Amino acid sequence: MPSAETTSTVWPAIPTPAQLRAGPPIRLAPGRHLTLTGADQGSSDWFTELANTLHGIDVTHPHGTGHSRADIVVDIDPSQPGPSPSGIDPRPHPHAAEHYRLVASTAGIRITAASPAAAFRALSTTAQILEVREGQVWAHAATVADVPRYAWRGLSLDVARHFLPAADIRSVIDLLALYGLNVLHLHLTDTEGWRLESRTWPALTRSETSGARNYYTRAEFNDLVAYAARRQVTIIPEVDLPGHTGSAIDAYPDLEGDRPARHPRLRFLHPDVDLARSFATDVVREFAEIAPGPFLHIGGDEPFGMHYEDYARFVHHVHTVARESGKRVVGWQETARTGVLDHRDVVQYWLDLPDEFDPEAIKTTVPSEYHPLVDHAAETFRAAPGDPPAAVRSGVPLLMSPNSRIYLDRPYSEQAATSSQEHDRSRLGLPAYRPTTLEQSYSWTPDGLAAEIAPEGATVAGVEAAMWGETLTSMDDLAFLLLPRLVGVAERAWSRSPAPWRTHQATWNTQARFWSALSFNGYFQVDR
Ligand code: TNX
Repeated sequence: MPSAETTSTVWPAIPTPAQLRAGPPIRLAPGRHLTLTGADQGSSDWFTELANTLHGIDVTHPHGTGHSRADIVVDIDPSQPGPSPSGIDPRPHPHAAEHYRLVASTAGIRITAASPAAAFRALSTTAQILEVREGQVWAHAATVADVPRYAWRGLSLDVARHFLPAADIRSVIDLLALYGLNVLHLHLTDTEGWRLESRTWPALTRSETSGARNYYTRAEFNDLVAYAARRQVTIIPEVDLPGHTGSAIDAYPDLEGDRPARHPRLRFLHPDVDLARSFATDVVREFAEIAPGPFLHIGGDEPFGMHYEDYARFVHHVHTVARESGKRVVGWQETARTGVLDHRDVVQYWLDLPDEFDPEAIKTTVPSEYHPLVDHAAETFRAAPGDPPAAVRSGVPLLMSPNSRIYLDRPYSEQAATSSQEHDRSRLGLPAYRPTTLEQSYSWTPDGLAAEIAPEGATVAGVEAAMWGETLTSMDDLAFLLLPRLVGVAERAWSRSPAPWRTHQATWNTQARFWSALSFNGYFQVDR
């Protein structure tokens, strides 16, 4: 149990609302039970589940008279005025407003929300300000007016390197929903595996047949999309082309035509190989079909070993097919070099590796067969500073995923993170990265960074953390790298008044309990 002192001094909910006047703790209900009225079905189900999971509180939904006397009353009022977030809206229902007002007092919690999506956000905040003490429900007194800073608030998750069963993806979606994040970008294909069943190229998922199934069937994926939508999260699938395609080439060696790569890590799809083009056409159409959101991620990162011209022609082909399939395109930063993307698309900025990548130093640590790969990487990374300005010239908004801050596969600097655990967690995070402190990961602003990398003035679509899977072996590994940094990402992405570092850190006392209640054994071990 948190002490009363903690409760009275720290506003525990993340993200911090745009406007907040917080008061002392108040008693909301005499038993472990709350009544809720006026919310749409989706938000109401979500709150009921959350209150139960996080606090063991039972929520009921009175009908008829007594409505307005419920502990929590929601009024969905589309005419409620409010500013819109900046950036690009990725949700299936693009203009669903998310702003709400909330008053918590001894008379109960009163919410006015601009839409069901806004009610959902308000109730996620509500769930985080509750607390059960001696069998009674308490809350923080508060007056809140809230609206997100950016429309796109996401997590990119690599299920190609480490496959996560659908049940685990659902847990991740719950976590995103709790913190007002609204995009789950799934990196579904890479050299290590292809994780979405294909109708047109069925051998893609047949490469590893031993043990448990390590790809999503189409039906299962549809269910995930629907589960996410009920939690106001849009799934954006990524098919990574033309590099990072080793698993496809393993399954269909003819995709390389008569241009076999010199090294297994330097394989890619070439625009002059007819089969490679028709493959791309088919898989892009399938990925476009599988999720209803307006965006499709086409990858485009690290086309190691490719001539620039060939890369640009391939991206052009993929972009054309995506557009014909009704999609706007997201591409990793390198796609800005092609000039193919336009104002309807999004470029995902990631390459801020200032002095960390030293090719000659790396060559002394890897076998010589890898040296061509290192040279190609160096070439790709050297050109990186030109990408954001190129995107701005083409009018393409930037999605901010700065590697040095919000690549969650960076090792932690903090000793406590690895030494005090039951298991050795020092193997987690890519060893090639310099360890990052929690404070470094938190202390940046998307607009500030955009102004540095594109002084010409970029449009910032939003913020997306990236969780790559190379070092993961289990859901606990994932939890350890994901939390607490993901909550800082949510704060940066949503809040118009982000908490100062110390204040943000103080919320973890409360938040870590929520993580374990949601079955995430993060960086902080919590007694349950
Ligand atoms: C670079 S970020 C990659 C991934 C790796 C990641 C490791 C990006 C677009 N490509 O293939 O997993 O670094 O952090």
